[in-house]
Amino acid sequence: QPSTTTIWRVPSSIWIPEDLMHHHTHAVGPHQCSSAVVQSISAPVAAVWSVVRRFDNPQAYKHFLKSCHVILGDGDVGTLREVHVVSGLPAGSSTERLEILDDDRHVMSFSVVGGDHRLNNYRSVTTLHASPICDKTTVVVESYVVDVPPENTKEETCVFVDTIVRCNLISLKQIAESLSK
Ligand code: A9S
Repeated sequence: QPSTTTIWRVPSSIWIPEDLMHHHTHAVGPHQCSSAVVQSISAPVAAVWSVVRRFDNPQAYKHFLKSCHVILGDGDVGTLREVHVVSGLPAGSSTERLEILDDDRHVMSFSVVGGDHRLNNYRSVTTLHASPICDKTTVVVESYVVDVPPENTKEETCVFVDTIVRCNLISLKQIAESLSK
């Protein structure tokens, strides 16, 4: 529905190389919401990337996940994983497809294709950037788009997802910083 689609961009105050900007520019439908979380990490890009690129092991830094099984593929685009969620969240499991894994540009993206939760059509893109200001510092940008569940508002949905993504990136920071010590 092109007439109701809005395009969302990361605020331009965030430094992102021009050629990676399109990864954070999402078409957002009328019943979807979109946002982004930025996290600075005191570790080189290679150390952060070694954690982010492991599509088979998201629970290394996503503490809301208790297990992950690859159900199809060998780590290339199209690989499917099934994750199981810790108790206390309005979810049991999620089936996710690897959409982008670019080892040169440090871009990773996955989409949610099934499962037992309320985040239908979730898709996120994570990019890593060497900080232009600080040596050995990585800036992580993670943006997403998702359907707003019928019983929720856009704001509620974004608050929920932002909270999860922020927790994940804080834990990514702790792991990458301890790896690079
Ligand atoms: O895994 C991510 O990178 C991001 C999110 C928002 C994951 C969300 C989630 O896995 C739960 C944590 C289980 C919460 C899904 C798909 C649905 C939820 O309700």
